[in-house]
Amino acid sequence: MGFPEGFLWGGAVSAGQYEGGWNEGGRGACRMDYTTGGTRTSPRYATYVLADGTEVKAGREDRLPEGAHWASLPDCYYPNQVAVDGYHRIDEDIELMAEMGFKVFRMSIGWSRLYPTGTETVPNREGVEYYRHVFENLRAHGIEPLVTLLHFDTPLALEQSCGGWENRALIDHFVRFCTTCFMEYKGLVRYWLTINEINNLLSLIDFFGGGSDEAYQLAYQQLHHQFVASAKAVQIGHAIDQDNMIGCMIASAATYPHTCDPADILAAEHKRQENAYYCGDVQVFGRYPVFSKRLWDAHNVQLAIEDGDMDDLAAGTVDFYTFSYYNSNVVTTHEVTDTVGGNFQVGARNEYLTYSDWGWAMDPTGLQWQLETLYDRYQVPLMVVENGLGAFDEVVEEAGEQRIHDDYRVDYLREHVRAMETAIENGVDLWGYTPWGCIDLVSMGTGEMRKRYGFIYVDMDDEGRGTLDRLRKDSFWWYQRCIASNGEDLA
Ligand code: P53
Repeated sequence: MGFPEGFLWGGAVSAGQYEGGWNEGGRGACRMDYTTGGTRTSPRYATYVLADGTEVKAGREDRLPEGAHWASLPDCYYPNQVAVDGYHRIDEDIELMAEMGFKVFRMSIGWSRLYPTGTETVPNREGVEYYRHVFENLRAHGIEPLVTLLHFDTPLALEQSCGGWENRALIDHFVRFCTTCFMEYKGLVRYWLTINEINNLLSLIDFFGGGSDEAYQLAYQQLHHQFVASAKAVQIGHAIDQDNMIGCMIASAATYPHTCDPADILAAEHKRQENAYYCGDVQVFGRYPVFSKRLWDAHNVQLAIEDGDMDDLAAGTVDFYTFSYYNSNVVTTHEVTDTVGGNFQVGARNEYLTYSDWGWAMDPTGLQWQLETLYDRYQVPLMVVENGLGAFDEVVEEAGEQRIHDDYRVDYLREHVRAMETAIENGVDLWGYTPWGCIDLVSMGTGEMRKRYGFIYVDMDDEGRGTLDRLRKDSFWWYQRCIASNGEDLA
């Protein structure tokens, strides 16, 4: 029993949060590059300059006004521009991952490294060759690449020229980029994910957009285009190489009812339909679920669907289902005074759980519940492609050595590994586990460096000071033992 032979142990990063090198190698900009750092309680801003020279700190999702241009403001810090310098240090990092025993490395290809403005007809060779080198080096170390094609980094020029994913033109631009990846890396990459946490488009609007009907209309339309783009990419990926395994990627916070009031049970189920099943059903089953009508009607959404879209969805279903799992949330129809906020969700506190320094409920049983319910629904192989504890780490000097005693992180991971093992014993077909930010990187939510997930520490702070040197945390040795024993030695 336990983890199957060949289980894919590894770790995950994304280009925009790991690479830096934002204006090197012919790369075009992404919105993230012009987004400031924040904290748990203060937001990140996207910054631009108006035609008359006025500097503006806008919301992360705001549109650029006519005549304005995106810009780094002198009094702001932009953590993603340098990130943890993975662009230059990838070989050193692959050595460390190989030392831990990684079987798989989840990374993303920066779209704007290959298509700087998104509209070019031929890719930027320097970008293409950069990733070829990365994949060859991973293979040389016996590490299988698991490649996300879009991880929150649509080229900024494309957002400006087309307006963003609400424009159908994005479908063709994305598919051209994906086709290049499938052709160029045929034989080097076998496992692909189309769009990272595709459901975030929907789940984040309550948080950022105030949940207006217009915000939902926009998000549902953008999602429809992303579904079609993803489904077309799946079809092309299969045609180019029948060995390609192409998956979806869905953010999966578990949602529980706060009480046994039937109204709470229903509210929690409806939330789960909206947050997880809406996207999962389209990508795995190739059709919109029955409850879509309820979701659309609630916000007067009129979806523009063109001829052929439904056929594309049906023909481009994914081979496996992957998800991120960090925490669970509680849903209730009752007034609650004891609330918690974390991972862009606000809700009642769960008295049975403890919370991270960023307010995320730590819930390994919720991972087992996810694995069992998702597998039961979809019956395709699963991978947990993000999981982990964002925490403050302290570097201490001991006998002339620098140490990071991150036992809190080991405790978190150990319980989640056990939850996966139980789910496997209960029949779930789980292929792999790639904890998030295996090397410290820039937090997506807050833009912080101090919110660290890694087995490998990176010497970098929130003002851009640090050597960028890599250090092995205690969790590094723990994970090495975990992998070597195929998940048995978790002490
Ligand atoms: P951080 C929220 C907002 C954006 C992305 O989050 C998110 C989430 C959490 O669900 O999801 C993923 O960095 C994402 C990663 C991200 C990770 O969660 O705010 O795929 O890019 O870094 C962790 O702590």
